Amino acid sequence: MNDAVLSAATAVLLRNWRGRHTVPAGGLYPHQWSWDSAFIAIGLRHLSPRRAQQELDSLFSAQWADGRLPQIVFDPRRDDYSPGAKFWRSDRIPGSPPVSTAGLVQPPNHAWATLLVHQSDPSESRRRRFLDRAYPRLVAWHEYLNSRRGAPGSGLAAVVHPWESGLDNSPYWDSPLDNVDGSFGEDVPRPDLDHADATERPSNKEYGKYLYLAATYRDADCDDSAEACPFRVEDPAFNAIWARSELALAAIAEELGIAPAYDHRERSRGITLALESLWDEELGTYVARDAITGDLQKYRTVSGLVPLLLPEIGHGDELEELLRGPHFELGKSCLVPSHDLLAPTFDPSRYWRGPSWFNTAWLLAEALKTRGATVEAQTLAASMAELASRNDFPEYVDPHSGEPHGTRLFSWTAALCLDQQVQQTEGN
Ligand code: 2M8
Repeated sequence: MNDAVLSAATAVLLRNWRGRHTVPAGGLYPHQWSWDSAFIAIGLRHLSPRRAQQELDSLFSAQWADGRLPQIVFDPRRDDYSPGAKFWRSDRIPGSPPVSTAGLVQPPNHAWATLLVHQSDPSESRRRRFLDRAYPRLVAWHEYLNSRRGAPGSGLAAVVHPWESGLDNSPYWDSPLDNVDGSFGEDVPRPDLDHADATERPSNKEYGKYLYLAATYRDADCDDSAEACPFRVEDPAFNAIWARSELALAAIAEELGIAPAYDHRERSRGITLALESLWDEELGTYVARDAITGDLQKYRTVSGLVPLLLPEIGHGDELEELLRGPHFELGKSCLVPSHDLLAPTFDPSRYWRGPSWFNTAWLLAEALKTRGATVEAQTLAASMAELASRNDFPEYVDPHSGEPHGTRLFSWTAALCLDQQVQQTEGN
């Protein structure tokens, strides 16, 4: 293990710890984010399994009555993020938890993280009844996705806002956003630009739509009806992560020795099969589908590669080929670009439209390992450590030069580098 990387990553996680949870980054993201916390727990488990449990418990305690795990749990001491607690006013919405949260969700990586945290110290986990507490919460969360986000007959869950995908300004959302008839107006608050360069963040036009969609959803009490959701898109990564987490839920139910609430492996298989409806033969990748118009969003993005995580995915070999080829250049580019290097829409520094991110590199390293491509997975893990420690754990990097972008001392960058380093030492 590289001790210098390990201690630098640990320092980032200690610095961003806020007593019961970790913030993604002190300035730009001062609250608790849903899928960040799951990624962070995956790293924290090597430093303190107890703290990793707390990270997830803190998010679970903000669960809504309908089962949703919120995108953001607000820290009441901070009012410098937009849209914040005053925008959402979640306490006025029936079924919201006692703490202030956003009404949207993020990708469901939590069951997978919960299992990994448990496995890092099973006796401490059993002693604190971590899985006993987590399992019903996770089942309710997945049931929310199944019942409230699934379009009849599709077998997939839809996101109702680009923020829910975690890949905020991916080109997948361009056309569905164009079809949204409304905007927040000219006066769009952008406190994010105090912490990152405007050329590295979503545009003002996108933010206008983001806030309009969030306000429309909020004003309908975060109901998932058609009127409240003029944006509804099925994303490959979101659904692949859900299917992967269903496999983790199956393992958790087995560990607890209880009859599962429903057949988790069957659900995972169903989502995996449904993902085939997102396969685009011409591009050789999975793509997103606008669930309102039915149109496939014909772009190669890192999201379309994430189904590689699923053991029974139909086009795994083609995805590996795409990952290694000129569009993503695995092993030659830095990590895995968020968007096709050859597309006219590719931008090496703008957020999710080109830069490489450490969480998607981690997902693909895990996928490659499962598929037996161990050397490529190790190379990816080694570049994560190198690019992160060279540049103060950046949020994302230029896929050609490795130049850092976004904020620094970013928690999931640190947590996931740390995880890969420890796994390599343990021979996993
Ligand atoms: C980014 O998204 C937030 C909104 O959720 C933002 O731009 O303010 C995304 O990269 C998302 O994936 C991430 O969870 C969040 C916090 O790191 O930041």
